[in-house]
Amino acid sequence: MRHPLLTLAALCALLAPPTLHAPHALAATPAAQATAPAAKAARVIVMYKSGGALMRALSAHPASPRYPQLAATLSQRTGIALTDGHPISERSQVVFAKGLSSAGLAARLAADPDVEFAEPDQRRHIRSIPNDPLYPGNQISATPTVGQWYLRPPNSVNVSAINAETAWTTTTGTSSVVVAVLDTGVRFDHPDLVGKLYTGYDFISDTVTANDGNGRDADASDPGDWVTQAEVDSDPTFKDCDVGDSSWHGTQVAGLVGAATNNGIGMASVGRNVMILPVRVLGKCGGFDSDIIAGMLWAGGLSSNPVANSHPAKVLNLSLGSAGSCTASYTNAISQLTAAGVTVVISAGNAEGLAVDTPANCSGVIAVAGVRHIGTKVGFSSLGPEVALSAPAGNCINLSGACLNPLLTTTNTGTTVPATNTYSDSFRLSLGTSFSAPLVAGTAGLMLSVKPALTPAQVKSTLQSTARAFPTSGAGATIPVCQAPSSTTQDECYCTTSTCGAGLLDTAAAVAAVAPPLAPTAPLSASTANPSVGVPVSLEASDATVAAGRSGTYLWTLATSGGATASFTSAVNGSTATLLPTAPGTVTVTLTVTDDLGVQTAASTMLTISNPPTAVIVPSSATVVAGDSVSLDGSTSSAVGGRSIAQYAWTISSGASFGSFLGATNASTAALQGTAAGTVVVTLTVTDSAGVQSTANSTITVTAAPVSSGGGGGGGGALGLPWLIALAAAVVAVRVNRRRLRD
Ligand SMILES: [Ca+2]
Ligand SMILES: [Ca+2]
Ligand SMILES: [Ca+2]
Repeated sequence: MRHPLLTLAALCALLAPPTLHAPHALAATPAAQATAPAAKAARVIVMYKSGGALMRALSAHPASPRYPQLAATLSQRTGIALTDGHPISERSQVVFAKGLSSAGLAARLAADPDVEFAEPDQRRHIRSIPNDPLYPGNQISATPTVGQWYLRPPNSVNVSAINAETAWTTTTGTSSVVVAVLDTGVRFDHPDLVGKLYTGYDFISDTVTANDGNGRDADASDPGDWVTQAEVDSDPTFKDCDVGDSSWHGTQVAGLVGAATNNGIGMASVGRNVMILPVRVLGKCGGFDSDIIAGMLWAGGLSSNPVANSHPAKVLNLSLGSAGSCTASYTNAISQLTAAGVTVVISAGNAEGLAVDTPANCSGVIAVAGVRHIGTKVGFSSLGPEVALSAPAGNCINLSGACLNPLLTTTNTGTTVPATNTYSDSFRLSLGTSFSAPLVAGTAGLMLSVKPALTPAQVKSTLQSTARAFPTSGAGATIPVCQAPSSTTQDECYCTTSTCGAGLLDTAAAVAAVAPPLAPTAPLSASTANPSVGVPVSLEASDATVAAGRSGTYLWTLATSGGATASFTSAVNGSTATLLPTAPGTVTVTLTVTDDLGVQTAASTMLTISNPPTAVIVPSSATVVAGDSVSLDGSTSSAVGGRSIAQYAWTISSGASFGSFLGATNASTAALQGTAAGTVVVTLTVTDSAGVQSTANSTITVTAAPVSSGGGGGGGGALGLPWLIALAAAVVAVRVNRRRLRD
């Protein structure tokens, strides 16, 4: 069997067309994978079947390229305008299309029987971890070498890590959520706290304790809280106090809650974008309940004494306390705060396994105990039934030299007055339940960022229900199980739910548990925004999503204006639909995606329908003598709707042996030369600027060139007898030949 020489594309086009693809079920995809709607370029990887017609045709073709570039062929098989992207292997390549999504294009190409698979060519990214240099592990020029191990996903080594990193894919916190840090004040000039601190207030009444030269004042900055032996010896206020350097405790707590994150400097914080309200209640040798409670009520927006609080907090963090029973004053203040929707987070205390401190033992608060990196109770942490849950508190492992697992945070180098702002590390340590509580407070800030209506009870119950189980092994056989608090201290022990709370803080799980139900997305695209009457429009929404675990349905509807008429020629409840425009005007197509909880999202696109262009051929003559030419004028072809004719293509539909074109076949005019007597049908295909085509035909009769009679002058006149005889003989010869061939 022989064929005229065809282009490879045309050859492949002769092969079986693909079957229509069925609409596919709405896929449940995580929000993070939802793709942008409509009007983007589709980009798809196609793998062709090794024994399929496409590969066979490609390899059989003499000019077969080693790597496939089959966009033209696929365009003809699918009716979608495709362009070739780079080849990937001998059977795969990238193809591009405009006006539909990558998922939609992949679905259509995958339906081709000669395609093994087709899938969106997706962009990949490095993991979204903050760029703060102290965050990652394997620190070379800083300590601890494990960086901020406690914020990362847990693993077999860092069992108690809180997985803030995963929570940040849902939320990085919002600045409308304020976490108050009731503490020693803060260093406002720490570069990793700049922009994260409201002004706050200083509630310390006693001037000697305050160490700032006065009583209560509007400056919550921390002047230092060092205590000297001389002060203990001489000043009755400090009679039972510990001698020590300034702690910068409030700065450390504030950094864990909400240090500026992803700012390229220093550390990352749990709460990232939440704001911090510093409320100074602790000075030299601590502070009094009266100032702490006044500060709590003010921080939560329940008091305007001495000034109104313009940034009331949704969460209070108190990394403070001492032994005793919850007092009436705390009970009263905490019940007011929780009733007003303020969540109160308090450190359990560092009483080495003795009972939980006050005010952490007050009802209605979230008391936080401390665990080692491997998830056991860290020696210094208090414990007991009042504990809500546990979080990393920092631990060293090494008895000398570098501390291996402290909690790195913002601090200052000053031993008395402030000096240089810096970070705690393996030698300047942050260890204690003081630093467990802010991890919970920051997590509460993230939870309230995604669901502001959460009550304090809901915050607490969610933190508890999403906490991970305590490990029961891994610390060695000599480590005992934690016992109810008594008068005997308890060092490291395996936590139980009656001693260390519900489990290990899991920030990611807590945030996920309160994240609002995601609305579906309904990205839709149309094969063209400017369709023509009678030309079907492909509508596509394969990238539509519903929240994880949901299912959804599609509904396509339309509204017309300006005289337009159109109707769907497909089902209207699939991920794709086909619209047939029947009169010019405007059509608005709407896709509504409804999930199984009834949450809906609708999206629309507007189509402007025009009539198709008109192709016209005006021949200079309907007949031409063989050897002569006739000119064909297509320049009166026209387009409507503001379009123009963008392309002309002249072809011969039949009678190719009787005539051929002289010169170009892609201009508005063409010339046909007759070659032998017969009838030639010429076709003009015009394409308008929106890509819509029309054709016109013109029939040209070619008459035989005259021959000279006798031996006389050449040309013209009737055919002479000898010529007719010769012609008849030739015809007979051809017939004979044919007959012979058939025999
Ligand atoms: Ca003061
Ligand atoms: Ca002050
Ligand atoms: Ca930072």
